[in-house]
Amino acid sequence: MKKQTYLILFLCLGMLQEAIAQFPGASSQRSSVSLKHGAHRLGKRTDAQMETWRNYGLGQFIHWGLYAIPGGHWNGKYYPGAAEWIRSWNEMPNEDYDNLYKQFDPKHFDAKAWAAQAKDMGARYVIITTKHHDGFCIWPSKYTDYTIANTPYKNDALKELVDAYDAVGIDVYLYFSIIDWNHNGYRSGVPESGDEKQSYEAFKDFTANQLKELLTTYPTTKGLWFDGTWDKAWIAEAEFTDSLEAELRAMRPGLIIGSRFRADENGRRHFDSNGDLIGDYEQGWERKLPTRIEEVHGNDWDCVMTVPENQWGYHSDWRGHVKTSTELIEMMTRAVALDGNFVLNFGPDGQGAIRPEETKLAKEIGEWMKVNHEAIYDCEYAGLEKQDWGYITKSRKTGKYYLVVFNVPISGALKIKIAPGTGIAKVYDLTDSGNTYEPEEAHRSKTDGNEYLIHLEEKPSQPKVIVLESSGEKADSEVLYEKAKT
Ligand code: H76
Repeated sequence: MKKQTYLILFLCLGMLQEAIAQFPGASSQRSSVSLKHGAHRLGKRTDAQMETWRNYGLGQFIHWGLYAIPGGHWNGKYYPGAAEWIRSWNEMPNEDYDNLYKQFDPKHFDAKAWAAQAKDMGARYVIITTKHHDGFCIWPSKYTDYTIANTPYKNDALKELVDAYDAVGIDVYLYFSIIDWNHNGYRSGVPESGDEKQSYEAFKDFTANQLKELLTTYPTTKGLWFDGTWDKAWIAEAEFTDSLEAELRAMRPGLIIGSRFRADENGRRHFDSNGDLIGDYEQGWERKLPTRIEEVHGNDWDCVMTVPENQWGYHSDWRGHVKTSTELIEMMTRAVALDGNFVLNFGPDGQGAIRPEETKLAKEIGEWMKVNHEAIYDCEYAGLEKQDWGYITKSRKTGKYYLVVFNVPISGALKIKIAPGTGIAKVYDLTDSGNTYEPEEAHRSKTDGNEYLIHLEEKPSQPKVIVLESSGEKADSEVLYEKAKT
């Protein structure tokens, strides 16, 4: 090579190094626009707190606020929307809604009972609405009068909940809505006039103050779950939101914040202008789940799910399909099998009671979890081909595979394809390790992996977990498996 070529190569290398230093973990192929307020980290967080988060498997969401009082009805009329949005309904005058706090006196509220039920269900984290879009705070915020302190109930319900969940070992995350219909500076559109701008500045200060107040007052909480961040006004605040996020993180090392908090300077949300995830995990899986691992792009994520199609806060009259515990267990397993967490929503009523339908679901999920939690906790995407009979998860701690069976084929034979170069050491029921299976080898391939059939003798009545322990490659089979010539 000529000297000149060496020089050019050397220069190129230098530029590449600089680019990599700017975006640690970035591959040299990454197309990149330079961003001030894009992702500040590429790839998954590797610290202990995030590792804990990743391993939760199952969480609980709680939507509880003033909307629980009307419970989806006003003046005898049925509100067809999501109960927590009732204030935005023409049939409910704002003034009526804004006076509901005078009636907030939940006689049946028992934080310890909620926590005990969540624990029994198998939840390992909870996300609690501290303030929904209506602006009502279930903690006595010193930055507004629109709080629980000014209701007949008076007490700090958030503190009661944080203490109760902490006591049973469920990690607490705080839901916080940026939309605030009660604050006079709040705007959805970008403020234009000087006055508007000024009041929006006051709203920004207010928001920052409340967030700092929450982190200071509830120091055991682990993260913030943001909502209502899709407004144009908020999206236009990339610089402010980025520096606020940095401040919050500095206040609480390890704090977990998802991809919903802030946009980059081009208004891109969740994923920045380079396609990189903003925040610690993807927060776009609301009332929907991915079907393929490619859809989650190697990121952490959680799915938040309602029991009916779209009700979060208490609605006394659920219409449409109401999910069963089996459906929810299947969704949870699918989430874990695709590297995510599953968070099930609860909407306690205006008296603070959890409705019987939710109590029943919690109990049924809990019964399943008591026996099968090994397939959910501390598990990840197994890296094996998806099969129609259900989902496969893999323990991050032991490397065991869990075959969670939801649809037994009429043949009774469960196909499994394990990685090339591995064999099967042992296959058995999670509930009874003495009940073993002799997998039948169906195909072997050095490139595609080895295929086996696990024959079930009877059709289970519940989602069933079979444990598979893999081993190193076993001796070549006598049968010759040839590739078809076509
Ligand atoms: C729209 C919207 C909000 N985001 C969900 C998590 C609920 O809080 C719903 O009201």
